[in-house]
Amino acid sequence: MRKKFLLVNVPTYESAYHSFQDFIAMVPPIGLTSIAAVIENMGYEVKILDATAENLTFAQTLKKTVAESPDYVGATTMTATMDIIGEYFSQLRIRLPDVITFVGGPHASAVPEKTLEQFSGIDIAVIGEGEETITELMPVLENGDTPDKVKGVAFRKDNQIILTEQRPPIHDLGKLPMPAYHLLNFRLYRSYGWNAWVNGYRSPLGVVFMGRGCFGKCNFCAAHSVFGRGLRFFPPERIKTEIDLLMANYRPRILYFQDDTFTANRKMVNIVCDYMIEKGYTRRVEIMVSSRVDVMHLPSLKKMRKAGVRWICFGVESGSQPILDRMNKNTTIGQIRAAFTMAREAGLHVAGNYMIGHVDETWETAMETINLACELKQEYASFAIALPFPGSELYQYCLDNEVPLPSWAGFGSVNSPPIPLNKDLPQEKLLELRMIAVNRFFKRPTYLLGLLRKFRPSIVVKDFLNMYFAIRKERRAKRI
Ligand code: B12
Ligand code: SF4
Repeated sequence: MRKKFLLVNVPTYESAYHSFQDFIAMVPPIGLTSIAAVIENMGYEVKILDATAENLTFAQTLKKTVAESPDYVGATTMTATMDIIGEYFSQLRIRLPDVITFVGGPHASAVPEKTLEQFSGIDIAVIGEGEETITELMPVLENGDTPDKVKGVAFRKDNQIILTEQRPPIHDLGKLPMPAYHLLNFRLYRSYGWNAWVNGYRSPLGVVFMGRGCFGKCNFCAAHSVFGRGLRFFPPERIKTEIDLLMANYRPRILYFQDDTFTANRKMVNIVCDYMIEKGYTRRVEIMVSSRVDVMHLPSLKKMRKAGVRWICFGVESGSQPILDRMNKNTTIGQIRAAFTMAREAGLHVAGNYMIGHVDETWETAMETINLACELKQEYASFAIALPFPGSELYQYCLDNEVPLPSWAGFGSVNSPPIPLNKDLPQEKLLELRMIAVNRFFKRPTYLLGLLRKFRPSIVVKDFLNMYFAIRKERRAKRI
């Protein structure tokens, strides 16, 4: 009989987002589908339990897991979700004592030894990209051996935690199988609420990557713990096949190119956009991409608009040059302004991501950020309070400077209390600044009128009303 491998996305939306859950995107777990495809090819019976998307409770997730009687269970981890995942594996161990358990993802990759130290229900942490590692790991485990020679894992042996040699990033992404989309229930995924302002659709939502990694070195970013430094691309033919597969089988109305810096490589942008146009997909999908402001090129942006890109998200972060420099963002206020101007000229809707409370931030520099956000023309903005995620340089800074850190569950960014990174801005001030940012940005009459003119007014109004009630609920619960 084939052995069973269950991959789980443990339910975290309730604890992370509370009343704001409905506004957040529910994105297919691409990491798990990629791992699933590899394990399926090895002959295992594989299932994905996306308990977040299925809106299961913690207890229901455990029950469903046990009902599958799996031989192996793996979960993907972010810092904010680690405590819940650790508890899930402890509970699972009581119910299924012989199951072999794995974690992967950004948190486990950043602090693998700590993860095993803290959570006794977890047997193995896979560090970085997991496809090659799991391919080598499974035969070793089937033989009853310990994976001392498998690069990129942490595991227990004789009551000790062993960390094996580092595994380099996957050189040839073309050899990876297509993500196992067939294991997901695509009906459960949806875009962010504001994506629907354009044409009313939030689903079906498809996700594609042109590549992995980023050339940036922002010191608050934790993505490098999985992908290493630098940017690698999938071969164009493979990207085209993946797009065809998604379009034919799942007929998405919204497509996220989930790359951190979509516009980093103009040649790739051209290839992908030309393909979308050639195949006529442009008529059906509305595309969202993210990028950095220092890799903007007007002709490429115009091509993207032609190819169906409607939204571009920029990591603006700060309106203060010294703070941008302190973040090692390596961008300038001038580049930010130019990027917004170009995106608008190309006819794209812009969403800006801003960050308050980085090291050395003062009330004044945060106000510069809020002023810049209100000044730049954009359809949406999000204001996060800086968080020192393990895997980022900011985390190391906090350790070195003895900045008090909460348990992992305190690293969600929406409703958990802020983590002050300097003495000038304690929790109350950070919350006050975020409230000022949200109020000043979203309550501008010109902004609201602009949205009503540009988008579907009924959807915009409904969204703002729902947000108003969600904020009231969160205030009553004293979470914001
Ligand atoms: C899409 C995305 C989301 C989606 C959903 C993620 C999902 N369903 O997969 C949404 C929008 C919901 C989201 C939310 C958040 N996100 Co997010 N997100 C991403 C993003 C952009 C892409 C993730 C992805 O698909 N990567 C591609 C796949 C291939 O990589 P992967 O998932 O890491 O998987 C690989 C390996 O990690 C490993 N692996 C992963 N899982 C497993 C499991 C097993 C068993 C094995 C063997 C291997 C393995 O193998 C995979 C293949 O190589 C990343 C940035 C990035 N570049 O990755 C940030 C990122 C993961 N998010 C991040 C953060 C901080 C958050 C939030 C806390 C932010 C917030 N505003 O609240 C929330 C937390 C949500 C919650 N509480 O549940 C951080 C995580 C840092 C950290 N240490 O936690 C990242 C790295 C961004 C960053 N630049 O720092 N996110
Ligand atoms: S540009 Fe984005 S993905 Fe790249 S290092 Fe900076 S924050 Fe991370």
